[in-house]
Amino acid sequence: MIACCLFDLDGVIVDTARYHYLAWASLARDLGFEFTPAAGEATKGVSRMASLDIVLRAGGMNERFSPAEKERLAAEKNARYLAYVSAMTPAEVLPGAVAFLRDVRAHGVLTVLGSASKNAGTILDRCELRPLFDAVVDGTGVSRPKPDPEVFSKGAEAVGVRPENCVVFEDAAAGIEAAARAGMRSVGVGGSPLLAGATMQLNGFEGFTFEMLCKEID
Ligand code: G16
Ligand code: MG
Repeated sequence: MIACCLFDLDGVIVDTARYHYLAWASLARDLGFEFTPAAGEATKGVSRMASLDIVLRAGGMNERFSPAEKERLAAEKNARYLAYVSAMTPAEVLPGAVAFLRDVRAHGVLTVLGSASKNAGTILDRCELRPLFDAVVDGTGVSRPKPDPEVFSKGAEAVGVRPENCVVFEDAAAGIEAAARAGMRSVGVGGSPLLAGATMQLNGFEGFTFEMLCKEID
């Protein structure tokens, strides 16, 4: 039985993974190195400070900065990211995502957002997505980042559903691991080979229905 669907935000509902990458890549360029899209994969679903460590390691300069300097670099990246995000419109919601959320809710199934991002609220407002979620758990409400299960466990608790009745939609390997550690089934979205651990995989939401989900994994 599926009573709750939990959705990651970046890379599942909206394509902000692209903006995260562009902001990190421009910061790296200022520091004197190229941060490639392939290296950027490892920052998906990972918290801001952990992502900064991944970026600095890619440039061989993780040891060079004090904690205070790292805070400043992370703030600089966030300012660049917010410049993209604050211009977002509902047209940037990924194809089929709104129709799928509505379909899930029409079946009486609860919908929860489970994102590592501290900017999730801004994105939900810009894209007019808030009414489609029964609860929102984001980077402002969790202390342990994915692959820790905290974000999804808190999300299920918020709507009073047991983990075995939850399904998580994720585009990042860290998120699929977090779902498994929370005792939940998962759908890997986006077709990356890194999502092989998911219960099932999906390229995108276009044409996908709640009935198809149930047939596949329930
Ligand atoms: C997202 C992104 C990550 C990002 C993290 C923190 O997680 O996938 O790349 O590092 O949020 O974002 P912020 O810097 O905005 O707090 P999710 O869980 O929505 O995929
Ligand atoms: Mg994601």
